[in-house]
Amino acid sequence: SSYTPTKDDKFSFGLWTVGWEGVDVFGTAVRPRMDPVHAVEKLAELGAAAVTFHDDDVVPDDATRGQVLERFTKALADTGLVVEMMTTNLFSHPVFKDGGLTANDRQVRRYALAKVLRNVDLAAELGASTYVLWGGREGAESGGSKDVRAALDRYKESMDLLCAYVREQGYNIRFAIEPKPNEPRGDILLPSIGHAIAFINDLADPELVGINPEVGHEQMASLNYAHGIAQALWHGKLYHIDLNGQHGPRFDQDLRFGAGNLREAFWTVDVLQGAGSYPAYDGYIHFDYKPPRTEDEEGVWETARGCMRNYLILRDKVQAFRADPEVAEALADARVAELSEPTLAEGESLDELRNAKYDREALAERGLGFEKLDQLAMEHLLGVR
Ligand code: ASC
Ligand code: MN
Ligand code: MN
Ligand code: MN
Repeated sequence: SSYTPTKDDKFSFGLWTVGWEGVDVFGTAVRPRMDPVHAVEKLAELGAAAVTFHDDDVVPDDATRGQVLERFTKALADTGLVVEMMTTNLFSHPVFKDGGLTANDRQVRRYALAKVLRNVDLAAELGASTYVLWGGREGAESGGSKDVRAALDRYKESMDLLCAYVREQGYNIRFAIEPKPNEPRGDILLPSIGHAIAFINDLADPELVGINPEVGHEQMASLNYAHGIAQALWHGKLYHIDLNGQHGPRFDQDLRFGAGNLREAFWTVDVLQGAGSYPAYDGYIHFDYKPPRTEDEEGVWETARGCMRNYLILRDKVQAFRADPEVAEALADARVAELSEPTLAEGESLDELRNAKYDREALAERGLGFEKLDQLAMEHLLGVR
């Protein structure tokens, strides 16, 4: 296989990823601003199917809004790329230093909500079906400064208003909240997949809201991303994904997909492919990463290519793992499918369950063979099977 992506692979990139100029906490830009039209053309050439962006990535300036959008939509039409997701920048401008939708200052909250509404209209116009909210500045550095319960009231107020607006307008848009534990705030609200899902279930219109989990954001909190998205799928809440790479709990590295924790990347692709027996995730395979500051523009395209190639390579490896007869045998020995059998048989009473005979010692003696199964996965991943 050549591992050359096509539009059928449904790869999607944030324009802010390849367009990242490299401004970080310690240094200035290392690359010039990238024209979004150029990014669209290059991504199309590399085999991507879609792009995503924050309002400010494409239309930073009201004065040129009309012209800029005209040129941008022409590039989309020329390349056949679609906009599958859009989002709002509620983090860069100093006005958002204490958050957007949950800032203490009510005027800031009102401005933030207005900024989201305006871009939701553009999302509908451009045909994006997912609208992401990453609340990077929604949080605090200190305990007394944020009334967390009031902040969640305000977060809910905004989400409820946004959902009602989308229903009213008849837009074909669902929202996806993106959790992150910290950075840029000391502690961010809705820090993990689980926190976000619990919050969503208390909204007025939970069906319109799901999550957009990012690999590195879960791994920064030492959580298992593959398990996290499996639970999100179980809740019917995996509305979008941000794939990238991360080396364990440290600052948000945003490496290209496949870099960092490679084994978890393997299991992530396995979950997205259906883990053998579930329907595959059918949304866009979206990358949210940052090409390291060491790279010039050619290096940037190398990282974009790498994200897609690594996904395709891992998809191959996962398929070979799932098709391997020795793996099937190891899965059976590990009783993996047995977990899908209900614990109480149909029609059986709890009394029958209580009165059944259990040979505790014999059950305790059974090995599960998980290591053999994992070694097979490892050998597929390492390319020796
Ligand atoms: C997003 C998103 C992030 C952040 C980050 C900004 O919309 O998904 O993780 O913004 O990429 O640098
Ligand atoms: Mn990140
Ligand atoms: Mn992200
Ligand atoms: Mn990010």
